[in-house]
Amino acid sequence: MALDAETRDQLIDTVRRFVTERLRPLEAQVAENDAMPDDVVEEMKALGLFGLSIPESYGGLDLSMEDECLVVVELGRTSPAFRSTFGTNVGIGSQALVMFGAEAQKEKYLPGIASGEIITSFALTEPEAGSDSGAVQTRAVRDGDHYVINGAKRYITNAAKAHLFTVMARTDPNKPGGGGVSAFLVESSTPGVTVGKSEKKMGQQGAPVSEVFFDNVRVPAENRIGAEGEGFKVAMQVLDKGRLHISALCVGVAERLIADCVAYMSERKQFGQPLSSFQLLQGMIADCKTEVLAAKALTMETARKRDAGQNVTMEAAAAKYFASEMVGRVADKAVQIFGGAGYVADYGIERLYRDVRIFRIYEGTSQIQQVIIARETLKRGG
Ligand code: COS
Repeated sequence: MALDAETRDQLIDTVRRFVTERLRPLEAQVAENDAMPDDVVEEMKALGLFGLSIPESYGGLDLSMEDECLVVVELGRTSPAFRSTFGTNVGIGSQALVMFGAEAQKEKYLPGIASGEIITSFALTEPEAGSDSGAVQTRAVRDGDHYVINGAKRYITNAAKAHLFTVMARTDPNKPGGGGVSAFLVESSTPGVTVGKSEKKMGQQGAPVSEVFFDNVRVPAENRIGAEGEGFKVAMQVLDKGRLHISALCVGVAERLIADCVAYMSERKQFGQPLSSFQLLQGMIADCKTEVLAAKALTMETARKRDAGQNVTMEAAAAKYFASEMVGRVADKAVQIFGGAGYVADYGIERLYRDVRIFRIYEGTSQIQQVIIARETLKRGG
């Protein structure tokens, strides 16, 4: 649902103030401790951030994709680990249920997901199924009115905190690729579910990522999302939306980096002049600004198309591809503009430089986005 302009502006203003006044001062602490303070999580719940994309009838804010992107751009102006805290509930952890869940499943879980009482995680990736996500080996074998799930998932965001997983598992071993995969809701408290240690990562400390193991996990058949064999398509459609959300996040981080550069260039002097007076640095700022405007335009245009009911698989891949590569280039230039200060920890630029690296990898690498864009362009004949 699209908010009216006044309500949307109020929401964006509230999020902007939360980011500026509450989250930004905590960036270094969260990175240092690799943990999200409980009181911040509670404030995020109170603001409704866990339910941005959940339908209103289940307690969420039910934002249109366009409004969600605008909110996420604001949230990008701080360490992306903050967004990740509720990002799975808004995106990949909830959307299979929102888009393809049965009414009883939605009634059972969506209110808790919207409020943040239930943390969700999306369990697709496996040791042998990364970019080739149709190669899922985790098995789900029907046993009466249950399925028994066995397998291992890898690099699962928020698994350590999750109460509910959307798990992609192979129900038909005779069908190669995505055709034999089904989607399941699995509560983390189910016997046989274990979560591995949190990985040590390059960036985004405070956003936990872990392995998840399923050892003879008995799941009621009614927890399957959609029909048997439809799980891969469910996952792909979840990712179509997730990729747009990540594009907006890249735009937000890039805007933050540009603002930091502009502030630093006005204050720092060399050769008796502020850095902002040097044309070679102005050129870098001009390139960053041009790229972020282009990424934002592509992201918002795609969001509006999705809101209008169009298939945006290709456009979402293009937005994710361009925006994630763009923020990598902007972060690199920011380090260059800050010079030595960009390389030491105190200024936070090197931290953001590390944080943004994952955007070119998760929810589909740049190379996978290229595959999707090229396939569709060739199919459409241009
Ligand atoms: N929406 C709906 N259906 C889709 C779809 C989408 N976005 N993408 C694919 N499908 C359908 C296809 O139409 C096809 O259906 P039919 O069998 O009925 O023809 C089926 O799914 C298989 O699609 P395809 O042949 O394209 O599958 P591939 O194995 O070639 O894989 C890629 C496609 C590579 C694009 C996919 O595996 C992918 O996105 N990989 C990256 C995964 C990823 O992002 N991982 C990150 C982990 S989550 S953080």
